[in-house]
Amino acid sequence: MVFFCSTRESFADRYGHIADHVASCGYAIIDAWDAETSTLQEIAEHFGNVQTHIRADANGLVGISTETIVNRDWEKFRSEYSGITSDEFMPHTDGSYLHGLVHRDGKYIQLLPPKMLVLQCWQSAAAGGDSILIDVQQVYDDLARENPGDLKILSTKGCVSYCRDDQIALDRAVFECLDDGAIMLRFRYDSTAYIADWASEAFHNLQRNYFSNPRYQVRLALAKGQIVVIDNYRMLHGRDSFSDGGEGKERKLRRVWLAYDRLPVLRNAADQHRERRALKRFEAYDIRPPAIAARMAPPRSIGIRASA
Ligand SMILES: O=C(O)CCC(=O)C(=O)O
Ligand SMILES: [Fe+2]
Repeated sequence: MVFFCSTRESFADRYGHIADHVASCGYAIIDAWDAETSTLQEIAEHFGNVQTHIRADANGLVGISTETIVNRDWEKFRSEYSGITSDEFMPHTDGSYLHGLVHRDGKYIQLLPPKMLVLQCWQSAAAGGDSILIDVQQVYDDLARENPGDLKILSTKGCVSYCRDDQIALDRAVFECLDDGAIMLRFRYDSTAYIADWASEAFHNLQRNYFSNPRYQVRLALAKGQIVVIDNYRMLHGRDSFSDGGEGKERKLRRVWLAYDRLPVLRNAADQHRERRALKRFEAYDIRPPAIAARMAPPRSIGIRASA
């Protein structure tokens, strides 16, 4: 199902349906009026607050391509960033490694992985590079029925930690319960994951028996100008390996992250703010102020639900 929006007005008219589709199916594809950067930004902003990224530009936009564009600190650690290779990127949660704290108006906001990611195709690959989506709501329901012991282990904090470059999320769970009853997914099956002994079998079984089963996977070949809006707390996304065309014909996507709307807020016990080096590394993942005046309501639900 693709939502064709040949003008920004038609997008505004259909926004409610698109947001409902994200809430019920976990994602939506929008065929937008053009493939400009500003179009991605405008569409993304309606769904939530932009959460920036170490590779993002000043607007929070991240380029996904094999080209070297800038020369910044993170580039010394390029091998940590799978997005910028042409290799297969196995289905994962974006920001699995994120568990931070940023200072805002005398308070501290706890940073979690983004609630959503919005991907825009600017140029498809010469061959390969299809997107893969997995609806983990289905996996969760099946796991609850078929393997409740594993589900319990994977929902226990401490079962997994993730580390990527300068970020580490220690003692997390694959399925973490949030305040509003939604369950947040955190999964990556590569060298960023560190599994507790008692969770090892459950973690590997989840990948082997569920996520790598084609039955749960949807493949999308995004065309230029198409934008896919993904619930990152419910869906895993990945991509096939690809080969680029000649010069100027490289596969190019752009991405925006959107922050969870109810991030936990902390206060300092002594009511003092100090700049601390440990918090410095989270600034690259902070939440940006809204750039559009009239924002629409975000999708009514995000994440996985446990069946009653
Ligand atoms: O290249 C893609 O299609 C997605 C890349 C990705 O998932 C990422 O960079 O996090
Ligand atoms: Fe990703």
